[in-house]
Amino acid sequence: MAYKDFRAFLAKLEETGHLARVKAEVDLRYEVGAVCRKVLNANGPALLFERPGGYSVPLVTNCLATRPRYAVALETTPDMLHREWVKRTSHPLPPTTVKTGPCKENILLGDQVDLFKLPIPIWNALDGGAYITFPCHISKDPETGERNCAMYRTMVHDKRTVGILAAPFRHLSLQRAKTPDKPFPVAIALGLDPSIHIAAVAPFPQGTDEMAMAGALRGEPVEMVRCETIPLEVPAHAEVVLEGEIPPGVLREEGHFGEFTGYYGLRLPRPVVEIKAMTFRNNMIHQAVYEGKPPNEDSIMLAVPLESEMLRLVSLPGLRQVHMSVGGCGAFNAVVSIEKRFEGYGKMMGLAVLGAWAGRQIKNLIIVDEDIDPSDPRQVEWALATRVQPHRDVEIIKEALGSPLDPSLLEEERATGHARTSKMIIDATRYDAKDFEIVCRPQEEAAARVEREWERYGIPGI
Ligand SMILES: Cc1cc2nc3c(=O)[nH]c(=O)nc-3n(C[C@H](O)[C@H](O)[C@H](O)COP(=O)(O)O)c2cc1C
Ligand SMILES: [Mn+2]
Repeated sequence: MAYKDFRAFLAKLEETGHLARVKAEVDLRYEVGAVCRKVLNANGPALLFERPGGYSVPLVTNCLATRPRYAVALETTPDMLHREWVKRTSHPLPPTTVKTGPCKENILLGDQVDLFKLPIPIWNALDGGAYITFPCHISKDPETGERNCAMYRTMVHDKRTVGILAAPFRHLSLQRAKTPDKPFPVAIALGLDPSIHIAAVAPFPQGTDEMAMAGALRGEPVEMVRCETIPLEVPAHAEVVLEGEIPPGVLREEGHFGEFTGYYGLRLPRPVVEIKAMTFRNNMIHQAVYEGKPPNEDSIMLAVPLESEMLRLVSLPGLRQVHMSVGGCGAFNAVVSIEKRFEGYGKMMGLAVLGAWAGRQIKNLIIVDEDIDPSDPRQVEWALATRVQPHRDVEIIKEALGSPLDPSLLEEERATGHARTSKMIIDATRYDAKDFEIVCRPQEEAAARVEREWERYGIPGI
């Protein structure tokens, strides 16, 4: 049964021991961020701040910060995430439109709009302001009418204006570039059934309706309602909806913001969204994420869809497992295991992965044989140690698509948004596989006997 809304998911998290309530008053300036940081470092639960900054509107963070919680969101288990993804997304389920819904319980128009009705933290020490960190930006292509949903960080400039950072290759930026001289309508929905947020950050190619993919992931179409002031639809069960427009030619300083990379990035003039209407549920809840150095929620939210989409769309046979590590910010480092069909197949698969839409941001890619579990750093390191000759097995590809948030790139390039990075493929599969040394292990019969008679040895704790 799909979660009807964010509240249903929250109830499930609480029921399954994945949620902690913070009853104490916690300051929105820096203190919420510091609590989130400590809990993320400890792999702790999702947090519900009951009195953030003295507000009566609760603030919820860290909901999808671990793979087990991510699995709860998709009503499956961590080991089934990829398989379920591939199965479910093969049948997109377009949303339906309903007349009204809970997100219309309160409607503020024009001057009445006040973003400070929401508890919005200043997360990290050098952040340039308060940030809405878990938005779903809904827009339409002005030419084709295709919908896009995505998550772009949203800085609060004042009570009716926000600033966004959407990289030039993001779909909202590509859509907006088609009519640069006209106001561009955007709806920002907060607090949704987790499938919608998950689909919004997934690397679906342009033209894919993420809302139909959310329907596929949850197994039921998303119910949408029309906006009050702009020609867009939004999820009927959203906690909050901000309806707005990006005015042409208006830029305001945006940043700094402690990002999923662990750095603040550049503060630069960026587009704004003028909010024309704010609608929200009775007893609204504000869902957010703490961003910053991994471990963080972003790395899981980026990793799982990237891994799944690679498994779905890389066309070469023999791709077994894909893992995007937390330390790699869920985006930059990947390990894939393959069934090596012939010599040279490791690098061939490496090129296919880097060339896939979901693989476009990978910087360091390690290819291992299928006897290695890509999610186990010790096994991967062992493959690097014993199967790699750097002069032979490392390929460097220059000036490929990079991330403007990667601090290792030149500032001039990052500032344009069009950053270029080099990429590395490490082929850590066995070279000359059929003649490669044999992996040592105990004799089979002896090992089976030890398993059977383990108690006999009297070794505690194993
Ligand atoms: C928590 C979180 C925050 C994100 N913030 C941004 C952002 O500020 N700017 C950006 O360009 N992408 C951001 N992303 C990545 C995009 O949301 C993601 O790649 C999405 O698939 C882009 O959708 P699009 O291809 O439809 O533009 C974020 C992802 C997550 C998980
Ligand atoms: Mn998209």
